[in-house]
Amino acid sequence: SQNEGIQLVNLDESGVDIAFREDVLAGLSQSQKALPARWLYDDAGSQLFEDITQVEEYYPTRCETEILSSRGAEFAEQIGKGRAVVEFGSGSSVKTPLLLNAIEPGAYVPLDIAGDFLRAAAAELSAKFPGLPVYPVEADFMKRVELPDAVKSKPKLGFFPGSTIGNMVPRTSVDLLRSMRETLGDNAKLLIGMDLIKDTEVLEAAYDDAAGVTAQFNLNLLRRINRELDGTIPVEQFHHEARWNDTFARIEMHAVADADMEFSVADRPFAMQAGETIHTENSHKFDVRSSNTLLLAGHWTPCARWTDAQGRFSVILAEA
Ligand code: AVJ
Repeated sequence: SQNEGIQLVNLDESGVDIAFREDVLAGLSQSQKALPARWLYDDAGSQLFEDITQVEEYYPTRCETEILSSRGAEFAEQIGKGRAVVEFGSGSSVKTPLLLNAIEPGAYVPLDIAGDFLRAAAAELSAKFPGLPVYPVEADFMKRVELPDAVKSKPKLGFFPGSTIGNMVPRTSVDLLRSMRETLGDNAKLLIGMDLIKDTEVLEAAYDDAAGVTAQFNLNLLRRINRELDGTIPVEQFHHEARWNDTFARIEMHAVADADMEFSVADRPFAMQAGETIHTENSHKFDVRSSNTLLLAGHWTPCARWTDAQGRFSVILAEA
């Protein structure tokens, strides 16, 4: 199974990320080879994801941004003023200012595991909102997080855009939602992006764009393994595939072997047959009922819901 938890970086004597090596060796040893999606996001992978958000076929970023920029008045009415906005994950996106502009927040608390990104994003945000107290917190938000004393008495609004929740299998996303509920306390609200189930062709194109940016994003993980774990994976003998799994309502990214092959990673031998795959990412999609059920299982009650004009993406407000 995939290990989806976020962990602090822990390097061995030769500078190898221990968790990365363990995850890769374990994942490549399974009969269905699978790697946790979080390893897609090294520097090259993060840049490639930024590039994906610009390709025509990849609609989620555009649709969510449309919702956040057009529904400000409704957010203000439903959320109210003075909340401490707690953003789960990188606050470096363009989405945060759209929300903060709409609701007159009492504070902004970006939570992230990566301290450098976090401080840079916090500084950038502070410059845009001079009067707003900003308290960055470096933490693993998969667990309950102790918020700064200065925001303890304020009601909270959790913000989790991007349909990042869709990367997790339900048992993990339910755990995360419950941790968020614990972190944010009573009277809290949560504004969360969830991508919607739609035509398979539209979904598969969004994850297999004609320019091949998503393919590069996927295969970069194999290159990263070769780079960081002394691997000999013949990356040119793989192709990218985006598959809709209807049973689990998710797009799966796979790296498909085009030939029988043998390779090694960190001195361990592996073999694959032509057609065999390495499963590298899940992106779960939702409808009204499945998103409500997930939120309820995570101890949140849905109270409002918005979609873009094409009905492709949803932003949901829930209350504790
Ligand atoms: C960053 C997880 C929201 O699942 O749509 C984009 C990642 N993978 N194209 C998504 C991704 C391939 C993206 N998330």
